[in-house]
Amino acid sequence: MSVIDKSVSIQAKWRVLPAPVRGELIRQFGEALRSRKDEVAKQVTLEAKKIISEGEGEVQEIIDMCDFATGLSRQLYGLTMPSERPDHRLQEIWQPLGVVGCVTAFNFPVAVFGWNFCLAAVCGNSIIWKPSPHTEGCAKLMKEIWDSVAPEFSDLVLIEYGGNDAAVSLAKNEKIALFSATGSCEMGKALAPIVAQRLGRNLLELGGNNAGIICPSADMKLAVKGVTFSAAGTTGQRCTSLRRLFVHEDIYDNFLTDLKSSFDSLVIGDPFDRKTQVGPLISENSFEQMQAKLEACKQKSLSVYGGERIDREGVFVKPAIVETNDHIEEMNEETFAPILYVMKYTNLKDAIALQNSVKQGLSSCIFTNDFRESELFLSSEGSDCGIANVNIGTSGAEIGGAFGGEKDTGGGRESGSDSWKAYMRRVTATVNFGSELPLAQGVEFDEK
Ligand code: UN1
Repeated sequence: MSVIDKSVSIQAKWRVLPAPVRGELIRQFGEALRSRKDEVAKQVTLEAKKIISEGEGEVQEIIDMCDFATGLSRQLYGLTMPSERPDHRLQEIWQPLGVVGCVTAFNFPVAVFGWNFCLAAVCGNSIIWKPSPHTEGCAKLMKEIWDSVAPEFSDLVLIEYGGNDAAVSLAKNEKIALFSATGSCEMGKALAPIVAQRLGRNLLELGGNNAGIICPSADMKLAVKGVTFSAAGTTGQRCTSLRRLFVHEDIYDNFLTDLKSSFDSLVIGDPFDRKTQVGPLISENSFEQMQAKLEACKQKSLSVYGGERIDREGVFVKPAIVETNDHIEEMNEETFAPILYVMKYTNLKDAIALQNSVKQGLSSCIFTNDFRESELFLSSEGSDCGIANVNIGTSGAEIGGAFGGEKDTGGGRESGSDSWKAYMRRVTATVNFGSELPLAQGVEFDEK
């Protein structure tokens, strides 16, 4: 049987289980992950090269999702609306979609699968997962853990290995009801039309180009820490990584001095060493892209701090800070590496406008102790992103909220809140329990 047929056939068995029974199996998956947390985290660190604490954080993110989905299994609520007709009931019922196709990136090799799988499964769907070619061992391990928990539902998680072609064939497949993809904006723009052409559903979590604003009233220590983690953490390879920073002119010089010394004190090295804060980049290609951007900035006579390669085996690099007076072209693109562009601002509204001036709209943050500034940032005049944080950097979201962004980021929402609704179809049911057949809107159809 082909992979898709296996997935269709297991979904027919899975969807008839009561949702709380599905939830119980997901709870057991979470328990298995708890007991094998170290092993999975090590595999994440081995393949994605992120520091071990972040590898553990990823596994924790799926465990949290399992807990969330277990609770959700008793809360897949549909509304009941008052009917305008006597002896009628109007209700919405949520039903599974079918097979979910899921494409994930190297940088979150298990957590993003966890967001998708836990929701897809609790909602009664099966999943075909195409992991990044960099992190296939992580995918293999996740499947093995699921199989150990639910051998009779082993096919609920099927894996398609491969590169772009494998993603394209999932997008094309009419039996994939929901195509959920994480990756670059280019990837999303290439795949979404394929899905749309067959009127399939897309759930896209694409590139970010996240900005932060540092206001004069900000707690400087907190801001430096938050900026350092978001810009340099995960070696700048999160879709939520901080890439652009607007600092108020009154505090600019002091803030930059502190930020540079915070960057200087980063421990860069072996991601398995608990003291390390910044591991290597995923590939030589990432390093080359980073260098090309820094070179372009140098050509523009901008000050580039850091960014040098470290002389040891692997692609180790110092996170870079580029100071600029203008919102230069390079700032419009997402380079998946630790480059932070920093600019001075005078007026908060101008800084917000610059923040919103890029095509992507994933994450954003403001550091301020002035509630008028933070409220403006969160208002309709404020950040246009899916994530807007106050006194926290752009990265490191919890699973409880819906995760995703606007504009070229693709508009999808995954993980918490009511994101589960994307994995279900809504049925509106009107039930007549009377003996008459009144028509809606008072329409008359009786013989006269
Ligand atoms: C991603 O980089 O695709 O908010 C996901 C965060 C993580 C998820 C990032 N919880 O940074």
